[in-house]
Amino acid sequence: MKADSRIVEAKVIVTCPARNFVTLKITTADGLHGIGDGTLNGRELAVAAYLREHVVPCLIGRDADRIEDTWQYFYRGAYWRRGPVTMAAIAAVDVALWDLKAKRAGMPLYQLLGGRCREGVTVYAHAGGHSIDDLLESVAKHVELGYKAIRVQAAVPGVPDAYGVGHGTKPYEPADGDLPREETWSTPKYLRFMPKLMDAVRTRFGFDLALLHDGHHRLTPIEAAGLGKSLEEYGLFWLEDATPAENQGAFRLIRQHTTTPLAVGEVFNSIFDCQRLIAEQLIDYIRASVTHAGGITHMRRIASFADLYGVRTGSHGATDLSPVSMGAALHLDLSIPNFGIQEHMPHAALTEEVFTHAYSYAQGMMHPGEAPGHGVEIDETAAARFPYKRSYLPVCRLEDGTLHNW
Ligand code: CS2
Ligand code: MG
Repeated sequence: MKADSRIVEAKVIVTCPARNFVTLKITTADGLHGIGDGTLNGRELAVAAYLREHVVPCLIGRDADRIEDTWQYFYRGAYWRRGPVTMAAIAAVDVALWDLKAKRAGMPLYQLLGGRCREGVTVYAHAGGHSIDDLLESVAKHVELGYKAIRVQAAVPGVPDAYGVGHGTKPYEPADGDLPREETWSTPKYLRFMPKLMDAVRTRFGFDLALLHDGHHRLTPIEAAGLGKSLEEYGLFWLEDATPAENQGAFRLIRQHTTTPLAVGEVFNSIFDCQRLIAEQLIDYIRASVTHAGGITHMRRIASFADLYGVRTGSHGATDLSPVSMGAALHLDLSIPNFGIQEHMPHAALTEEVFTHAYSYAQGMMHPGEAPGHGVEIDETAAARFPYKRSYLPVCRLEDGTLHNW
């Protein structure tokens, strides 16, 4: 069949198999299709409307082969640049076009991106517990599964709701409220508890295991500096999101006090969000994702820029990034020189009924697989069985009722 890469259809699919996902499916005149993820946790329908109302009409008739030009068209061409909704929509288009181009070339996407730089993608898992003992059991389970890097989060004594710990026996999934659930938080109790927690993990598992921890934006710069310092002896792989990063200069203060490696960026949507952090070498890992930071095209730019300064990637991979996002991220992870680590939070069984994927996990590593494209497909009939369900992330208050960062 003669190749005809004109876009004839672009469809937005919103589905909720265990949680909400927004998927864009682009089809070309010669019958090929590609898919991209545009999920923005708790704000899914904003991206779906942006795509349906403002992007899809401009896509019809465009040449799907012109990926960079299309990226520029929706970024520069929109006049209103950046922001999570716009950049997730651009990402959905971009990832779908890379998927299409790789399918057209008959190769897995990582080959089109330059080929692999390593044998596989090292991933980190989530261990969580309602107490230190509970957490140690969760770490042990993940060690048994072969993980070499584990994020540890545990309930803090006297604090009703620590970040990263599941409710009851359910796996951790924060977007669970029809309206935002309100959580209560105490930074002093958390700061006193953290060294005890890390000490218990190192005492039981030794120092070979890479340990990570997510502060989830809750500290001030000086509190974060103190935490980094108090955890130095436990040799963390990284301390994530110690402070909110609207203030990039905050990281200079943290850096001045601690050698604990710093990671940030899951809420970033543009290279400008991390320009100073990278150029001034204030962080060690940039955690932006293909879905929230403008797709493969923009993430490659961020990774190349970071490489100049010895900053490595640590792609966000929570369950609110769909399997499409995971597939695309794994191809990028494999093909860039300054890959650091990839987050791996396995999707629910229901999610995997809707999204099939060529990627796989074994012994602490993932591989995107050899299927042409990014290797992830959506079953539209299955997707239709799970209509959108409004779900919010929680909000967080201090013990005196002050609204805090969740
Ligand atoms: C987290 C996420 O994976 C992470 O590191 O910070 O669980 C985050 O809370 C969610 O992706 C929010 O949508
Ligand atoms: Mg995080």
